[in-house]
Amino acid sequence: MIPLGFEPKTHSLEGCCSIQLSYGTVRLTVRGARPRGKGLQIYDFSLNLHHFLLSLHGIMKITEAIFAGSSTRVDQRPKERLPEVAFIGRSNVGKSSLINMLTGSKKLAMTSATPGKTKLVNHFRINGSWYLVDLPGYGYAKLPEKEKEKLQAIISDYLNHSEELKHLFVLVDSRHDMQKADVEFITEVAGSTIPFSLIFTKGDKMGPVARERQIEANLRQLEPVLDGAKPECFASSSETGLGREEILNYINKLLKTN
Ligand SMILES: Nc1nc2c(ncn2[C@@H]2O[C@H](COP(=O)(O)OP(=O)(O)OP(=O)(O)O)[C@@H](O)[C@H]2O)c(=O)[nH]1
Ligand SMILES: [Mg+2]
Repeated sequence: MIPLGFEPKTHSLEGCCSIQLSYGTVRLTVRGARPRGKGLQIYDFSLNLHHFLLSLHGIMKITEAIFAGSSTRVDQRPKERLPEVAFIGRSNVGKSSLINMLTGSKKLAMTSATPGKTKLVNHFRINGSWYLVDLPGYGYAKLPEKEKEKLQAIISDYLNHSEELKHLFVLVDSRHDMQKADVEFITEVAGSTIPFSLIFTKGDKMGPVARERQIEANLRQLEPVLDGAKPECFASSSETGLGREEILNYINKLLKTN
């Protein structure tokens, strides 16, 4: 920790600055506290330098987002072949909401407070040049066994046969420890050839410090599964737009380099 010793005009502020090596990325963290009422107001400003450098690649602007079709098998996908970036995760983790947040269109993908809403593979054509793909969720225990098998078959068919899939974002709820279904799925993806990243969703439901702590705990939980692999990690919120720029910049970069 490097004491900053900064002194704002109206408050005495105790602050510190640290540079952390966090899961393969360099993070600049500035934390401070100032008296507020009887307690302290904590400031936490964290900048992931890796994501900052990614942003230098250019911010992606979405000018057009169009629903291009639903399918249960890869041979039913939209005819026009374009690179694909897909979103997966447990039912209700916020895949469809994140797609709406990224595209800036509230009703592009259907969302619901009840798990199991997305039952098909949905393709959204972006800027006429690539697809965002919304996948059904896994791990919804209350679903009848037959339904679960059906969704599992749809997901497996897509992941095993989609040659245009450039990247898979695996979404995890940032509020909780990794659940069995998360760990099992990530184990499978890590053992496959599919390039993937992690997105910790619903980031608005916690403060930044608690969120960061939970994400780090989750990554530690995943270490044995990842076997040295260091996927890119993002925090997101479909409510506040947290992570939007970083995720879009990352997609921009990977579409340019693939
Ligand atoms: N507060 C908050 N709520 C969210 C966020 N993302 C999603 N939700 C809510 O979580 C619920 C599920 O969101 P969906 O986007 O439908 O989740 P999904 O992963 O697509 O779910 P399935 O299609 O059922 O697999 C909805 O009630 C959303 O409003 C978020 O970032 N913050
Ligand atoms: Mg959905």
